[in-house]
Parts: sequence; structure tokens; C-alpha cells
Amino acid sequence: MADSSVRAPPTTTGPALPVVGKSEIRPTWCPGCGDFGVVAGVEMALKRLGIPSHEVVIISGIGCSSNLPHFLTSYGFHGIHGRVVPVAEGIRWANHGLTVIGTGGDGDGFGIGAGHFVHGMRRNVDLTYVTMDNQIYGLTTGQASPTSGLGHKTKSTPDGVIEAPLDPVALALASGATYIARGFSGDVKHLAELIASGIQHKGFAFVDVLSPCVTYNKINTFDFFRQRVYKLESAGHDPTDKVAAWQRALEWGDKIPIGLFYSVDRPTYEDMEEVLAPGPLCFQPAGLKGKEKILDEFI
Ligand SMILES: Cc1ncc(C[n+]2csc(CCOP(=O)(O)OP(=O)(O)O)c2C)c(N)n1
Ligand code: SF4
Ligand SMILES: [Mg+2]
Repeated sequence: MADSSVRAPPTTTGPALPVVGKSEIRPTWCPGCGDFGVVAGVEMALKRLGIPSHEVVIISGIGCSSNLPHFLTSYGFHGIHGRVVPVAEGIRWANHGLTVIGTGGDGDGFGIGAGHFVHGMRRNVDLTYVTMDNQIYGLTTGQASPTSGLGHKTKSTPDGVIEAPLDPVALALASGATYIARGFSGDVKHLAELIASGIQHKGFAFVDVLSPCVTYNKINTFDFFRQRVYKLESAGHDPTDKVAAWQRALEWGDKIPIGLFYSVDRPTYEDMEEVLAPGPLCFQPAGLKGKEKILDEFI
């Protein structure tokens, strides 16, 4: 079995780079956007763990939130809508010595990307997926997303949302994620701790971040969350207790839990995939193994 906890030196053929920090590109987000808190949380987490830029790849889809990889000095892949998880999986399988972080929005991850999200968690690929959940499509100027609340009047739902909102934490529990947390972009220090622990966790770590869109969502604002959020770790929650995690996941109203819902050890996809046992694929000799056997079958 491959040991995915072992970093593969070197992970690139280029020079070693400093620990991840801000890039020279400044965010174009609206002033006050929640996503500023999330990029700060990701940067803080990587700094705390001391991971250099050449050992990190941050992947995103499409949306305001998906611009995040541009703003940090790590490698980045700004992909297409809803495909964060498969790209992240592919990168992990090509070089499981890298720290791989997926980022994106609620529309990207839970709408068009929902199938990939579910199967990535089921496989327990060793990556960290951070969603900036503003309960709206921000980039396309304010349509309802899968997490928009019932009755929310948006550009695409002028009479209010009539579809039940999706619960990302409950979906992650049902799908087999092995680290499930919710953060708030109004508490960057707490968020950074959740992201850092998610990166250290061996397996699929999901961190859903309440990250208000100050321009198009006038309901789920910073004040809305400040009045409601409470920390699971201050409420005596045991993250190894899956039933308790379910009960907390169902809480959404006057009180909204943030923190670590659930964490469990389970072999990762990379641990189970024997092809990765000799080391990262990108350092293995190219060519088809066992080709004689295959040719014998056909010739
Ligand atoms: C295949 C495809 N369908 C639709 C779009 C249009 N589109 C771009 S971003 C987006 C939704 C963005 O919402 P979200 O993922 O929540 O990100 P946010 O902007 O809120 O951060 C949509 C529908 C697209 N780019 N590609
Ligand atoms: S539209 Fe909303 S999500 Fe997009 S940058 Fe502005 S505040 Fe952020
Ligand atoms: Mg969104």
C-alpha cells in the first residue's frame, strides 16, 4: 500500500520556493466580500503548517470565489464550472506528494459539481475542499444557488425559492467525507485552524465556509451569521460521534454551529491504490506495466 502521508521530495523539478503567501495579484472581489476572509484563512493555514509554494496546488472552478488561486503564491489551476474535485483528484493521483486544496462556490460545488463532490468524498481522496458558501450565484449577479434559503427572492426566483436548500454538511456526512467542518469568514483565526487541521487530516477534508456575498445576498449577511453562529468545540461536541454530528448538521435557524462536526480515520484512495505504492506516478518510469501479458491475450 502507498503511504500518502509521505511527502515525495522533490515535488517539482524547479527551485524550492518560500512558504505560501500573497501573490502580486490583488483580489477583484467587491469591498467587504466574505471571500477575503477565506483567502486569508487559507494563507494563514499554509503559513502555520510551513508548506512551501512549490508543494501546494490550489484548484478552483468558476465563480467569484473561484478566483482565489490567483491571489496566493502556490501553484494554481482555475478550471471549469463544477470540476474542482476531479481536477484535484487527478493532481493527487499524478503526484500524491503535493498538498492539494480545492476551492470554489456553493453553485460550483453543490450544483453543477454535486456528483463529483459526492464521489470524491466516497473515495476518500486525500485533499482539502474549501467552499465559499454565500447561498447565491455571485459572479452571474444574483441567481438562487442550491443553498439559497426557502422564500429567498433572487433574480432567478422573483417570487422566492420554492426548492428545499441542500445541506452541504449533511451531504458530506452521508457521502463518506472523513473530515467535515464549517467555518465563518467573519472569524478568520478559527477558519484557519479548521483549514490547517483539514490539510493535516489524511483523507477528504471538507470545510464549508459561511462567506457572505455583500452585493447580491441581503439576507445571509455578516450580521445574520454573527447573531447565530456558535462554536461546536465550546458546546461539548464530540467530532468522533457520527450520530451527534448528524444532529448538529441539522441545526440551522436561530443557532448555527461552526467548527469540526466529524473526523474519522479511514484508508485513503491513494493508500488503497497499488499503482501508487512505489511512489508518486510522476516519478515512476513511463510505460505500460505487464504489457507482455496483455499482448499475449490479444495476439
Ligand atoms: C457550464 C457552465 N454553466 C454555467 C456557467 C455560468 N456560471 C458561472 S459562475 C456560476 C455560478 C457561480 O456561483 P458560485 O459557484 O456560488 O460562486 P460565487 O460567484 O457565488 O462565488 C455560473 C452559473 C458557466 N460558467 N459554465
Ligand atoms: S458579487 Fe458577491 S461573491 Fe462576488 S465578489 Fe461581490 S460580494 Fe463577493
Ligand atoms: Mg455562491
